[in-house]
Amino acid sequence: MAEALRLASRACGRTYPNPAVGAVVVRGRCVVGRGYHRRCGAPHAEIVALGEAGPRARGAELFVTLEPCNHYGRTPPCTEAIVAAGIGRVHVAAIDPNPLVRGRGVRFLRKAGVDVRVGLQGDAARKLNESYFKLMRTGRPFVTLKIAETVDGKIADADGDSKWITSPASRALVKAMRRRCQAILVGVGTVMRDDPTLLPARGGQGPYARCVLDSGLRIPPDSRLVRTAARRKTIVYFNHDRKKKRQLLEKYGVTCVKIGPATARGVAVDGVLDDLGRRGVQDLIVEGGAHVFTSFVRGGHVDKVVVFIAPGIMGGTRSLSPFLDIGAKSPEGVRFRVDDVSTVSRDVVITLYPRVTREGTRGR
Ligand code: AOF
Ligand code: ZN
Repeated sequence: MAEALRLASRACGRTYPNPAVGAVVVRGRCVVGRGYHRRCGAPHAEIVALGEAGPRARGAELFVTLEPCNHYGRTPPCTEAIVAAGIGRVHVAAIDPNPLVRGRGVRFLRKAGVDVRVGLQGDAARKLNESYFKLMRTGRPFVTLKIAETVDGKIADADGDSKWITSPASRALVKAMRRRCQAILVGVGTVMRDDPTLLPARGGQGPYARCVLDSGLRIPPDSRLVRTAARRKTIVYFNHDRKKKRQLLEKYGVTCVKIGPATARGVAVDGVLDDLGRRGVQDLIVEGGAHVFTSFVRGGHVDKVVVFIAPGIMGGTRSLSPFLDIGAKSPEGVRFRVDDVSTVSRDVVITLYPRVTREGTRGR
């Protein structure tokens, strides 16, 4: 199964909207077939592995990182191919949360007399496709906060300048993260201050949408985001309609979505996530600023945090922290667990997941 997971990870981030899946056929003590799902529309992992195994699949065992599908999608059901190949036993790491599958693949195989075992390396398999699982289970995207800060936890100086904080290598890594997601989100404050394009350096790659939380429709029509809206999906989430302004934005190609009613902190994040989920967004990267980060943490909407820490001290009393009042009840604040620590050029990158308490609440 470890080998199947390794195979699956090769296509991780390249199979949207499908999950990354790996499969290995084992006969006796020998691996006789390997496969993974390369991209949406390509054959499923099991089909590739069974093809490589050929007649040696008869009576062999199949290790697959996701429950084999039992439906006609872009490709025919894997379950039928597994039975036809004469596989005797199937090890499934995780049940497919897709409502079209969800246990049906396992039931079909068992009815056909195949010995099916579920759960081997299940956590690793679910983590590999964490955004696919999140959207299938909740109808909302997997939310990653991306924060670039100094050692003293500052994301911008008193003038709001934040561009120079992390190294070019870290910024390149952020661009690679963006290429694998379907949407990135910022607050209107960031648009007014930094006027980012949020486009990849050499157009084309990574067709993610750019989203702005903008309760009062304040986004400047001459901002670079609006001016490039005809080229790239741009969604502005607002509460208070200003018809003339909205129509002007729409003329530029901006999609304006009213989310109501407003909360004390502006646009309700729940409504935004529901809308993005309906649009099929599996991976959402939230890039700030502080108001937006705060709303996501307060609402318990964070699935992962990636913090880029630059080895510098900014100091100052007017410099900006990534979070305002997050409403934490205990002095330890909202808690996370460290998943990974690495260095990129001169920066440190920490990946965090929320700590889920026994009551099921996050980080409290
Ligand atoms: C598998 N093996 O390798 C993958 C599966 O449109 P299709 O035919 O590609 O089917 C997509 C669905 O199949 C996808 O939503 C998910 O439920 C499952 N993915 N299943 O048996 C695979 N990638
Ligand atoms: Zn399949």
